[in-house]
Order: sequence, then C-alpha cells, then structure tokens
Amino acid sequence: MGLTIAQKIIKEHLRSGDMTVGSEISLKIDQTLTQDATGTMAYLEFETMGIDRVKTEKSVAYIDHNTLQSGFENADDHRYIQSVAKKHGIYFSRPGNGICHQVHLERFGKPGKTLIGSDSHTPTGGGIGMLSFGAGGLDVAVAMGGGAYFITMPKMYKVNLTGKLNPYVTAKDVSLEILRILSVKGGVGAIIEWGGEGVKNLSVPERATITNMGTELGATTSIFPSDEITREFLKKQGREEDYIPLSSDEDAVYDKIIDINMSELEPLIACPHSPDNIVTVSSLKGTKVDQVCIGSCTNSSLFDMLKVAAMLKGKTIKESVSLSVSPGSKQVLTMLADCGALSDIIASGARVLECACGPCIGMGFSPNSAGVSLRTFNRNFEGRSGTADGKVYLVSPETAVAAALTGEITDPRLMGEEIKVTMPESFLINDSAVVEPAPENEAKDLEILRGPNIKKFPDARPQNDSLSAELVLKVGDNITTDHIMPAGAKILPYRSNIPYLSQFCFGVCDKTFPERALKAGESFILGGSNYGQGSSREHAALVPMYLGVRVVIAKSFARIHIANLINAGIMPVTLSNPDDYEKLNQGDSLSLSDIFSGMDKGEMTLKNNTTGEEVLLSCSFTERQKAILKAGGLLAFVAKES
Ligand code: MIC
Ligand code: SF4
Repeated sequence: MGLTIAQKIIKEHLRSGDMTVGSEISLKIDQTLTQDATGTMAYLEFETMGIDRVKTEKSVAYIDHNTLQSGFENADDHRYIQSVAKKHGIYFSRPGNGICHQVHLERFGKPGKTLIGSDSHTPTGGGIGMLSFGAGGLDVAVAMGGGAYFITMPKMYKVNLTGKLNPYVTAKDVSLEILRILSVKGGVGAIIEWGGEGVKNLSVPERATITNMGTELGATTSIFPSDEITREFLKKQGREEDYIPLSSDEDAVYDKIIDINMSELEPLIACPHSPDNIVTVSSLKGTKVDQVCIGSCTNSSLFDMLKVAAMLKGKTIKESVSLSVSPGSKQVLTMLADCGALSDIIASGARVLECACGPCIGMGFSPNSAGVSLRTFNRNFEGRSGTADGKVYLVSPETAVAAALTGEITDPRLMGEEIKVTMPESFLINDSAVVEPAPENEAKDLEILRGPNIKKFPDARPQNDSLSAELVLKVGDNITTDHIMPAGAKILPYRSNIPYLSQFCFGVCDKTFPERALKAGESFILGGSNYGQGSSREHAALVPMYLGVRVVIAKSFARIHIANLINAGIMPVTLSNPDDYEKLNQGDSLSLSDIFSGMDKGEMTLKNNTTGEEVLLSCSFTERQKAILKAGGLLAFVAKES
C-alpha cells in the first residue's frame, strides 16, 4: 500500500508505536520553535530538565507576541529567553524580526523534516512540505532535550484542488471554504494533505496561508507536497540546498477526500465569533466597517503585502475606518520599503505596525465598542480583540482593503482591474536580528538573567484513586483556550506568573470562577464538545491546575489541549453518552472512586451526590499517560524517572 506525504515523514521519524490510526506513536523531532508568550514557561521547564545543550538540529526562540514592553515584566521575560537561548544552543530571533511562523518559513523550515512549536499555528511549515505540529511548551522542552513527541496516529484526509483562483479570490478564501465544509471540529484526529493539479497554481506563501489555518479545523497538521514551486521559494531565500522533493504515492489511501475547484470560489468571510461561521462577502455587502487589520501569521507575506500596496496605491482610506498593516517579517518590511510599496501603504492613511502578532492577540488596536473589525487573521473568538463586544470578521487581504477604501463590506471583485504583483527574483537576506547561540565551551560560564516577574512553577498535584469535589463550572461547546486563559495587552506580560494569571481564568465566561475554584480546593469542570480548541497555550491547563481543578469532563476535546491537561496532571475524561451532559449541573457535588482501575478499564462511574444519579465516563490513556497523571504531571513524571 502506498503512503501519503505525512506517513512517509512519520515513518522516517518513528521512535515508538506502529502507524495504526488511533494508536500512540512517538516521533523524533528535528526542529523546534517557541514564541515569547509560551516560551518563558517552556524554557523554565527545559531548565528543570538539567540538559546543557539542545539536541535538535535547530531550535529557534522568537519574540513576536508581546512586544509592547509596557512595564519591566515583558522586558524581563525577553532578556530571560535571550540568555537561555545563548547558553543552551538556541537561535534567538529578536523582537522586530517578525512573526515566528513567517520567519521560520522564510529562513529555517525544511521539507521532509519534523518541527514542533509552542504555538498552534506551527503547521504553517506544511506550506513547504515540513511536518509541523503545534504543542504545549512542555512537549517542546522535552523535544529540545532530545525526547520524542507523542501523538495519536492521525487519519489522513486529502483535499483535491482543481482549477485556478479568479482575480480577487485568494488562498484565504480556500481556507475559509474548507472551514465552511468541515467546521472547527472537522479536522480533529486528521492530517490534511493538499494535492491535486490545482496545487501547481499556488505559491509557497499561499500554501502557507492554507496550512496555517488548518489549525482552525482542529487538524493535527496540514501539509503540501514539496515540488518545483517549493524549490524556487527556497532558492530565492538562498537555501536551495534545503530542498527535497516530496509527494504521496499514487496508491496512497485516504480516510476522506474533499474536492475543491478553485475556479468556482468567490470571496468568503468568517462572521463573529467563530472561524467556521462562513458566508460570501457579497451577502454582507454594505455592512459598515470601523476597523481593518492586515497582517498576522496567516496573511503577512511579501506576496500579500505587495497586493495590499497595489490596491492602496494613489488612494485614501475612508475617514470612518482605521487601518493597520503589520508586515510579517523584517525581510518583508525591508523589501516593501526598498521597492516603494511601503510608501503607497503609508500614503493611503494606514498605520504601519511592528512586524509582530499585534492586534491578532489583542496587543493593541482593539476595536471601538461594538465596532466591526475586518481582519486578515485566523481567529475571531469572542473578546480576543480586547473589546468584549467587538465584532471581528476574518477575510483575505483583498477583501480587507476593499473595506478600508469603501468603509463597508465590499466584494473586492468590484474594485476594478485585476491586481498583478511581480515577485522579486530573490528575497533580501539579512539575518542580523537572529542571534546565534554561544559555542559550547563558552556557554557553561554564561549567566541566565531572571527578573522578578518570573514566578515559581506551581506544585504538582498527583492524582489519587478517589476524588469528591464540586462541579465548579459548566460551559458549552467549542470553548477555546482564549475563554479559559485570555491573552491581550493587560494579561500577556504575566505568562510566567501563574498565580497572577489565575485571576483572569475563564473571565470571558464567568468572572467569579477563580475565587470559587480556590474556595472549593479541588474541583471538576464540565465542557461540551471540542473543549480547548484554539491556542496551544499550556497556561489554559496550568492555571486551572493551580486553581485546584483535578478533572475536566467534556463531550470531546481538542488535540493540543488534551495533551496539555495530561501534562499538567489534570485528568481529561469524556461523557460516554453525550446526553448525560444534562445530568450534571454547576454546583453539584461529584465523586469518582477506583480511578486507577477505571483508567485501566477505560471507563469510570461518576456519582452525582446532589441528584443521586450516575454517569458513565470514558477515557483511553496510554500507560505513559496514566503514569504522568499519577505523578501529577509530566515534569513530576520526568523528575521521578531520572
Ligand atoms: C494564538 O494565536 O492564540 C497564540 C497566541 O499564538 C497562541 C499561543 C499563545 O497563547 O501564546 C497559539 O496559537 O498557540
Ligand atoms: Fe501570532 Fe496571531 Fe499567529 Fe497566534 S495567530 S502566532 S497571535 S499572528
């Protein structure tokens, strides 16, 4: 039987397990990346492992999420990460060098290699045929130390692309179309391979937009073949030697095949508050727009920015609209400046922001109250923009510019002749903002610089064989990690201070949660389906752990979050019968006994002491996961082992 692209890379990197769908496998990891909002915690965890030098082929620490430095906290964290990187063999991408996924694609990613990153959009690397996964910081720390990365062997889906995008229809619209078809849960447990003859009509930045947003499908990752277009991109980046061809076998078998004819697509838009809430742009024609933001790891490549500049050239944005443009990297920004396109953007009245995540993670540029914001980003979860009642829509750069110029949602196909941009013969290569690690013999004398913002990691809480506690919180379907542990300018500086962060846990759903959880001592949480979708932030597990949450019951979980819960020593279990969700109410007193034998059987009975009813719970932990839970989390488990 032939193999898919992902199966080929998995086979080459398999450390344990067999490649049967649904079973646990572990992989050798060639590269890692971290960003600052998850990185501080990841490096604190790495330090506790006592390993001198990273064992990967390349590890890079990016500073891109929190670049405001509105107090010492951030600056301390940046300095800490820089000093850890220098000492332990990690490349350090300075603030201003760009968004981790954009820079990694340009400068470091390689087809056929494996990458894990402490950021859920790490699958962007699939745009050049790299098998890339988003993971919790602790999993990244383990991989830096040479440990394997454990996942459940995914199913294989294929999207068969035919045709060619029409003018003003873009790769972003392809991403929105697949979200329309599959929904935010449709990719769970699967790797999505993009193939078919249409692939040759997509450049690397377009492919990367698509693999980036595969995260919103809940997919394990997404990947494109590595072909002549990939070679051309790497050559322009001065690293043709990193190219290898990669394609699936003719007789590869897929669990699902989805056909998309790109010639039939039209501009699409994701409405508040979910990336799969898709309609056509033309159906919202005339909706007044207050703000437009262009950038993020989804749409900040030179290709995107040149199109934006061409559409803005010689025009002025509507006075009622505020427009921000954040180029994805220093390379993109410099090239825009050199060719004059940056002047066209500035002249239109746009505000050019730093090469960073910026408004995407609520770091400034929040919309006005109840404001309508059109963004070229990948997430529009409630409150994420920093304005609780802001209405965020996700669109392509072309649709974004059309709105900035007209002041209302406008089908970009009405904006006149097709925009044609010419990509340069080569990219400008200047890695001056990447700091190399110290040579091994000098590294041992280097000091790690820590500031007072860095607080101790919370103590592990081993799972006991029984638990009686209150159901402190009941929430609905599709709870995101932005609900569990919000980000944004006010909170992000405290990512290395779990006690402080805990005051904001579940703030979007219920501001009284932290106080109630602390009072309860130990507790249960109940969620609906796809609990924990979105970001890879392990803080969405570490903070509830700190607040005493011992068990999360849900109809189903998102992949990275379930791994983070186990790593934090919180037991994730599902309702055997989803209808039993109705039998459990916030405030009920619940108990579980014989937890350890239940873990072995894959089934436990939950007693609701308030109503007297019983509810069956399911779990399927591997031996390793059971040991991690019993130890009180991965760090405690690793310490016990060594
Ligand atoms: C996001 O897009 O939600 C983030 C911020 O990049 C997160 C990481 C984080 O919370 O630090 C992600 O996607 O993993
Ligand atoms: Fe940054 Fe937004 Fe991309 Fe997350 S989704 S890495 S916050 S740009």
